[in-house]
Amino acid sequence: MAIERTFSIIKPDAVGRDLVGKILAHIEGAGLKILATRMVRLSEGQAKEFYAVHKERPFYGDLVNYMTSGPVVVSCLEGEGAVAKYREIMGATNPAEAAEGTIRKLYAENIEANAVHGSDSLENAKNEIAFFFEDNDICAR
Ligand code: IDP
Ligand code: MG
Repeated sequence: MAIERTFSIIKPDAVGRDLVGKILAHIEGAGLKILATRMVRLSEGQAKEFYAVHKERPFYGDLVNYMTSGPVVVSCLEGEGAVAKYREIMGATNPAEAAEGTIRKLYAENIEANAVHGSDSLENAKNEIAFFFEDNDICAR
């Protein structure tokens, strides 16, 4: 498998419960390299654009409110098959359905406040990295 890059968000529920260090350690422990990371507060416009694919879903408004409710940690990750690997260690969207030992099983509160985001395809990873790290020499090439 090829070396890939993927994009991660540690969401407001996890940042608010002081889980940033534990989640970044989990990511590194799984063999994914953190190329860049920073804490940001998403604007309403950024959250709406980031989740635009879900705009017709009933949970969209709540999701945008939640994602702007506090700071998040955005990261650019690299490794063998990084997109699928990060999705695997994150676990299922609903923590009640997530496999044992996954980030969402360990740390998520519920299906909305589910601790982390990870890109679901290489193409989306490129777009999401560009969205948040366009000015970063290491990630944006
Ligand atoms: P993913 O984050 O596992 O890729 P998606 O289906 O892309 O899951 O949904 C994006 C985000 O929207 C989820 O991570 C979660 O925060 C929220 N979400 C998804 N489904 C629901 C739902 O049924 N109720 C409330 N929030 C949801
Ligand atoms: Mg998704």
